[in-house]
Amino acid sequence: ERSTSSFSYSSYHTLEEFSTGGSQRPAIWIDTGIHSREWITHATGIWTAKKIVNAYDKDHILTNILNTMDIFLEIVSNPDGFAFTHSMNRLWRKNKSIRPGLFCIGVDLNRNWKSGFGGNGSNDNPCSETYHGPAPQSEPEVAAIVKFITTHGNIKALISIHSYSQMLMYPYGRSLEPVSNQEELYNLAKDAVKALHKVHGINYIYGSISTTLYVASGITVDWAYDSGIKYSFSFELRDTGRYGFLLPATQIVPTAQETWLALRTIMEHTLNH
Ligand code: ING
Ligand code: ZN
Repeated sequence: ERSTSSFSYSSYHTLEEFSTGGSQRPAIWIDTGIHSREWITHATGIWTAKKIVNAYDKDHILTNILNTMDIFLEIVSNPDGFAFTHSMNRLWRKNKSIRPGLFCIGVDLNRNWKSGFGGNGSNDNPCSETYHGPAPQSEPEVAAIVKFITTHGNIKALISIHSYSQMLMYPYGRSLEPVSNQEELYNLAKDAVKALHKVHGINYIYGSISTTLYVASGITVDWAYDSGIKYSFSFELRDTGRYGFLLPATQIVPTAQETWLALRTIMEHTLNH
């Protein structure tokens, strides 16, 4: 824990909180590592934590954000899967839950949410990489986030970070139906991607999940949106497939630097609306 007169950073097991005071202030939620093999997302999360601590009182935009809002950052959102990618299988995606009578292990934590649970783009076969699990929020990793966000009650933006494909997307994933503020989210994604591009010239595409990538049900950002969090976004970080999940370490810092500008754009818009 690090505290100065006006800035505090607290770490509760795997949840980081950045705050300059108040209670239940409007807040931003960011998660990385929901899928354990997407290592660039954890690395970006760590870099971002350090950036927030160091840039407060120096970067005017971040300072304004933190003078009104809190930021919560969960970096290792799938800890058992993450450990497994280090010890046994670098490309493990799901969590590591075991259920009696089931031969296959793990639930896809980006299919286990209540919104559209069990719909298109999720799988009821426990051996599938997109297995949605036995019930909505059956997985402790998902249930913990749902409980935290619901109990907090004042989360204004949720950003769920994945890799890879270089995309910035918003709901819905479960259907082609446009969200009520789709135009606002489209324009915000466009601005965020433009800010990201300026850093190292990397191109991202943007749009709703279902129209940009594919239909996917029971996903984090659909649940967030349906729970009243009107600024819900999901990133797919670098690259577009040359290295994929095995992104070289030389790309960690550049990826984090450019992602920061996009994150800050979304947080600033949330502050001003
Ligand atoms: N792809 C995502 C997946 O869970 C995605 C695509 C991202 C869907 C965000 C919905 C929301 O299938 C990866 N790489 O995990
Ligand atoms: Zn993912």
